[in-house]
Amino acid sequence: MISEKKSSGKLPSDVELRRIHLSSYEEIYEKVYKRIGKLVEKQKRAEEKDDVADALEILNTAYNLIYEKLEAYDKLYKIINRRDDLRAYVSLVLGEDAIEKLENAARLKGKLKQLYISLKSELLSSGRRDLRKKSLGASSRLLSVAKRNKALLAEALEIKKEAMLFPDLKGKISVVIAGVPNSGKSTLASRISNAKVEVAEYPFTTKRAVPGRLLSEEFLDVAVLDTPGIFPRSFQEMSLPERRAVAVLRMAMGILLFLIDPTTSASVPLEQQIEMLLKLRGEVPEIKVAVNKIDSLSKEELDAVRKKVEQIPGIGDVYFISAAENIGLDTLLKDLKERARELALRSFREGGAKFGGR
Ligand SMILES: Nc1nc2c(ncn2[C@@H]2O[C@H](COP(=O)(O)OP(=O)(O)O)[C@@H](O)[C@H]2O)c(=O)[nH]1
Ligand SMILES: [Mg+2]
Repeated sequence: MISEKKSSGKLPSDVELRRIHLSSYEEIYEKVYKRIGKLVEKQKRAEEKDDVADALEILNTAYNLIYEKLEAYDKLYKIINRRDDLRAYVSLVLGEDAIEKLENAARLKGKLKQLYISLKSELLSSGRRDLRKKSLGASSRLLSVAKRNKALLAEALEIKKEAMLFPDLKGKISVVIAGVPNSGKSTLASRISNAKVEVAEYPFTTKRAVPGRLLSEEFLDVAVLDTPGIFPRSFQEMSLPERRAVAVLRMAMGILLFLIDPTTSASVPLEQQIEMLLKLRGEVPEIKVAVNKIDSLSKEELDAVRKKVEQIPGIGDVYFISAAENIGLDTLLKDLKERARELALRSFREGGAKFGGR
């Protein structure tokens, strides 16, 4: 049996990512400031004084604290970098240089270490005067490694947040629901899966790909992905949620279910939706098309839509459904399951090779 946790998309790397706490420069500063403050107080109260030992204690305390905080960035880099899919997702959504930035953030702990080594020998060879003051000065120079890279640290945090949005679909067959905003993707996902989706009358309620498990599929773990809506525009012009949808479309393996909104109030005219569909058809191994909201069409309107979509080449049978009114969903669900089983079987025969060969 699949656990509840797993079905909501929380898989190991997700857990790993969640465990990493990235401190901002301000947080690091605060921590160091407090800890050193306490330490100096303690040293002032001490009966026996050893200026050299005290100075070193201050420097070492600052160093260890900052190092530990910067090490978290290195851990994040390692987790993302060792997973091809995660790396690809992050650079697709946030841009090619995101991984490079993360790598730079990961290198900061090394820089800190170098600086520490030289500051320490400077301190030890600097004579006994004002040792405490000197070690406090050295500590703030250590802090400056984080301070100078404040923006980089903030960017790494954004990368972490984005990486946590990547649905872990390793080895899973997926049904990715795509379409323009408001076409009913979330409504459909809520009907055919256990995904916790958001439905609203305004576009872009769904900001990320939300995975759920295909309903009543006992022998196979099929992930149904509710994705943010995409408008017909170039990747460069897309908003962050749109990029997330496209990234998942490109990376998830299995079936792409393209949902058409045939109503006159659709966010994108039918003709343009068909153009989008044609473009997508070439990019994914398997596509299924469903025309949604047929409950709000008259018979004449439905016939006109039917004529238009049934002329589209290379998409197989088109489903006519109403996600809201539960029309045609049984047939769609049955076919999706059947196809998912076939894909699973094929992948099993090919020794677990990826579906669609991408
Ligand atoms: N009439 C009708 N409205 C629907 C249907 N499916 C979804 N809607 C409505 O369309 C709007 C957008 O739905 P939503 O699922 O959030 O679309 P998404 O943006 O593609 O995820 C909501 O007001 C839904 O209630 C349907 O089959 N028929
Ligand atoms: Mg939605």
